[in-house]
Amino acid sequence: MNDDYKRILVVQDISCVGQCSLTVALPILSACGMETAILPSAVLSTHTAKGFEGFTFRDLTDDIPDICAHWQSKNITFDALYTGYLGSTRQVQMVEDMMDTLLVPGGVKIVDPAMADNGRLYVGFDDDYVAAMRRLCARADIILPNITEAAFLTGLDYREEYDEAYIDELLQGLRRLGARDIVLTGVSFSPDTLGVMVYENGQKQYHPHRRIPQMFHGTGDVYASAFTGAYLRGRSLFDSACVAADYTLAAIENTVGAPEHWYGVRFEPVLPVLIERLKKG
Ligand code: PXL
Repeated sequence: MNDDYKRILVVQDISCVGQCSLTVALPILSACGMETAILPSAVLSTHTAKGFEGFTFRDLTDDIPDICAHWQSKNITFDALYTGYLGSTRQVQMVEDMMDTLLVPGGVKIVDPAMADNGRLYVGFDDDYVAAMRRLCARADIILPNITEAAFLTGLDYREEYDEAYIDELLQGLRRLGARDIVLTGVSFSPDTLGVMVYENGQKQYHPHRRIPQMFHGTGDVYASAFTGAYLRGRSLFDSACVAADYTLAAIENTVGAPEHWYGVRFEPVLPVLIERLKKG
């Protein structure tokens, strides 16, 4: 018997093409050895980023209460809940209910407030969604915002250039929201490095790595999924943040030089990097 075997519920959209959200979370969490249940928040033909204009979008908010009620009638519970891109503001409130009804006692609540990047909200999101996401983050054990999302959540200005004092302000603002632990992604203090800042029990720790000077879609989802897999395998918060950063970098390195692959990262061929890393103590 493998005691690491956990059942996790992932709530995110299905972007049929585009290597983000559930098409990323499911394979990565499976590779990490988790039983992975899904609750699709919406079905889109592609993700919503520039280049995929005209995408279809079916909001599944109205299906969610019946799905959850069925699970409850069968006493189905989960060791962890991991949420990403959600389909509507109403749905964010439904996820709050799931935290109360579908988790085992002590179940882990991981929220990636996937809603913005590069200083802007993704197409389709507004201030109401941000306000709902603030409430969800308040209930989470761990949140994984990027700097843009942290700025929206805290109400602080988004800055492209900053120092450690700005990062501290973001972390303090996020702590005031109520989230227990914070993994802030995309933090850079020098032109050649990028990294993650991990805040736990009043302490912060930084993991820098090489910066590849190109922007890739879906890396937040690759990162949050690998982080969640490592964390549920029993790694510490900081170690999980490092494992996920190194795996995401490997996926990016595997995509550089493939301009036809502009919409996502080729994370699948490097899954063995993650699997091997998790085998090591
Ligand atoms: O990777 C985040 C994400 C998830 N889902 C959809 C998106 C995006 C980012 O643009 O559009 C539908």
